Amino acid sequence: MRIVVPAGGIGGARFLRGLKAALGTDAATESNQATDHQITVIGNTGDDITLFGLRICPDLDTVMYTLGGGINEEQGWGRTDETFTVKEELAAYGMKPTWFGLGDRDTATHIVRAQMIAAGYPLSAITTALCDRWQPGVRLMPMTDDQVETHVIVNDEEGRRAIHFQEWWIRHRAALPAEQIISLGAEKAKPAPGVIRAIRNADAVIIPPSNPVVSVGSILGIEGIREAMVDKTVVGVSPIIGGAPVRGMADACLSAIGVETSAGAVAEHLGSDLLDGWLVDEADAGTEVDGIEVRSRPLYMSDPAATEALAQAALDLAVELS
Ligand code: GDP
Ligand code: FO1
Ligand code: CA
Repeated sequence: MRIVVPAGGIGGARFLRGLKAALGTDAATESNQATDHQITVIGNTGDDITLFGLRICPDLDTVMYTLGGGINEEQGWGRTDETFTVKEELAAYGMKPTWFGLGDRDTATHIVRAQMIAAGYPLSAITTALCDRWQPGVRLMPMTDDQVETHVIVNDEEGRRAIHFQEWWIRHRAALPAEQIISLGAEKAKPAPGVIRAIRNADAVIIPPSNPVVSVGSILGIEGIREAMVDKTVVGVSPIIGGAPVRGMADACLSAIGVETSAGAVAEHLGSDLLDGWLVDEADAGTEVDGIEVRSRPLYMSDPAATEALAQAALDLAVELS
């Protein structure tokens, strides 16, 4: 099967690990055997930010490190066995911001990326080059080679202003009420090379339990991507269980766009023209959405077996609805 997965960071990456196990492509990578199955990941780049002169792509790196065995498992982002000497030295120079933790091992990835950007390579080629080391066992491509950044309009005693999504998310823990979430540059951005072709050639699109606004929403906001997916069998997995995100502050993102934090409301927001099937947790059994086949299954990715079973359920539903 050829599966396309539009993914954010932690939720997307963990689901992809289960999908690789369900399709048997993880074993195939290890033994270097080809299989009939191929997973193409369209990674969100809306979280990307330039700090200390380095272009940082958190969601692409989270997918790459998670599938390549280099992720800090507890944290869900950044490298395993990480140290922060560079961060301390930058702070000693008075460099800002101090709220972003770029680790030493991670910095090496960013130096490679910076060097390739300076040499004129597009992000898609740079991502392929970085994946050469990590061998994630999927084709990982950014949603676009153009610069798109999520910014958040906040309004507090300092006044109404736009701040970068990372500042809102990390520094303020999404606690500053968001008036609006903007995908800066999205109107002019084109899908990265191969993105539309991968969707057209796919047997199914599986939307992982990624943030529906700033991960999945950003990807679907790039010209032509949502439209290409509408023609396909699309199955999604809810990141919302029992009216709350499993992790992180997706509820703050949903409130900002006027969508209720519930598994059903997220499916409705993604749209019945796009979604054919939607998996909700057993806690949300009985959820109904017009025009979408809703099934309840255990949706907590608590261990490898549970994650594989969840991915298998998504695959089964996609095959059934094809
Ligand atoms: P981020 O870019 O690192 O924020 O990660 P994603 O956008 O890929 O995914 C974030 C979403 O994953 C959050 O809204 C969580 O609710 C969801 N999530 C995390 N762990 C689980 C889980 O075990 N099950 C489900 N269903 N969703 C999860
Ligand atoms: N998340 C944090 O909460 N604090 C950090 O200092 C931080 C640094 C960081 C560095 C590299 C990277 O790839 C990811 C990093 N993240 C950090 C995670 C990430 O910025 C966010 O969780 C996502 O962008 C939200 O989806
Ligand atoms: Ca993200």
